Amino acid sequence: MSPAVENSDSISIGPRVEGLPEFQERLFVGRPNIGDREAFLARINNMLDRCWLTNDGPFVKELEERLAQFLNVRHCVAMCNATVALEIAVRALGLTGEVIVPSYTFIATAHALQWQQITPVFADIHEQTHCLDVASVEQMITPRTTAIMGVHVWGQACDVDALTELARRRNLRLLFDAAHAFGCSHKGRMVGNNGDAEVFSFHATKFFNTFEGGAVTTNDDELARKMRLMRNFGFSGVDNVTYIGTNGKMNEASAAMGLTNLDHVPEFIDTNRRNWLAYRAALDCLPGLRVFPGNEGEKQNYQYVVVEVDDSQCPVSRDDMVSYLHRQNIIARKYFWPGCHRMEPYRSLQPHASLLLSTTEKVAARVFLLPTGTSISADMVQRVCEVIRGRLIQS
Ligand code: T4K
Repeated sequence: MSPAVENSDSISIGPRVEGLPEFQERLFVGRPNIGDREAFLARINNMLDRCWLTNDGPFVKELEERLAQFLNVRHCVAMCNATVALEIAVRALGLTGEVIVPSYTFIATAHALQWQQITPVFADIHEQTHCLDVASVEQMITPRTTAIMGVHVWGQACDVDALTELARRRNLRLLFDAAHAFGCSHKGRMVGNNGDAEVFSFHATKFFNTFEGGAVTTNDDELARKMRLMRNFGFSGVDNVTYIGTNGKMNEASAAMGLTNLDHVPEFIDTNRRNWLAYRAALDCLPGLRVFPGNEGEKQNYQYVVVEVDDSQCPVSRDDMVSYLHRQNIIARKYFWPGCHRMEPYRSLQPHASLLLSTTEKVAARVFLLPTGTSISADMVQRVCEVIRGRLIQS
């Protein structure tokens, strides 16, 4: 048996198991979807010819206009990444004290608050949707609460209507981390129009990428104006700073990638959907496995193939299955295990948070994600499913 090796992501890969379909190359969750290379390179040449690399350049402006049109929203403010975009949105909304968020999310959601000395207060999620449980959110409201920040986990919109009603009734701001939800809809309307603002991530691993990048969308003119100032140090003209700001600008090469990828959104969705349907057909019939269904009837980007392991029915635990897949070169991921509340600094600052997060803990312990996207062929999906089936048969 070959010794365990460390891959570039420091994920420990054990020995390969013989007699099963082999992947020569590792299959990753999060391989980027990349549009037409020639079109992208033509834009890069164009950018180099005009010597305008960043600072509200023509590609950024074009991307913002096209994204606003695509999402049918008044304002789209492009940023260097979603974490900074969240920080800027939080600041522009004047949030202080405590903000209620799920713990079942990527750590950036919580960090964007803590970074600004605002306490992220973790509410529990629904077992069926993996998104905020509105009753739990209401329980967490205190006199220090200034906002709720929902996360559209796996691209599926939160219970937007109930959160909107709660925020209105308790006089709170409402912000959404829509990092996963580009191209998804809620009640037929594109995500990007809810709450005071929504924040998208265009990181390499996201459905739609600009290498690194993000955007805040809003229908509030004043909020959009503030965020544009804040992303550019507060400059409102040459030599005139009118606000405290930071550097949240998207550069032109990223915008060129975004414009190129935007032309391929329907293809990306088709490929993801094909993979998702094939995974579901092959895995849902296996004991104790279920592919997270998402929002039937809404637009979806199908970027996440989320498998839930029911320990009472499945002969293999989630962790054993993930280790086994890694040994077969299938780099499945356990997003968002163990939950933000079990990571620093929150684990130390809020040591008892888990007492009110029983569903978060349950979901975080049973989920794993499988590779999809345009780099994963239909044949690869079948072979991944055979590996999983093979593991269940062995036990
Ligand atoms: N809110 C939510 C709900 C989020 O999910 C995220 C980001 C954010 C906010 C913040 O957005 P940004 O500030 O990033 O715009 C990854 C991503 O880095 C992160 O963007 C993402 N969520 C999170 C869910 O996943 P890691 O630490 O798992 O990434 P990493 O580097 O291990 O990449 C995952 C896999 O993707 C790799 O194993 C291989 C593959 N990969 C990655 C990159 C960067 C590639 O094949 N090519 C690449 O270029 O966090």
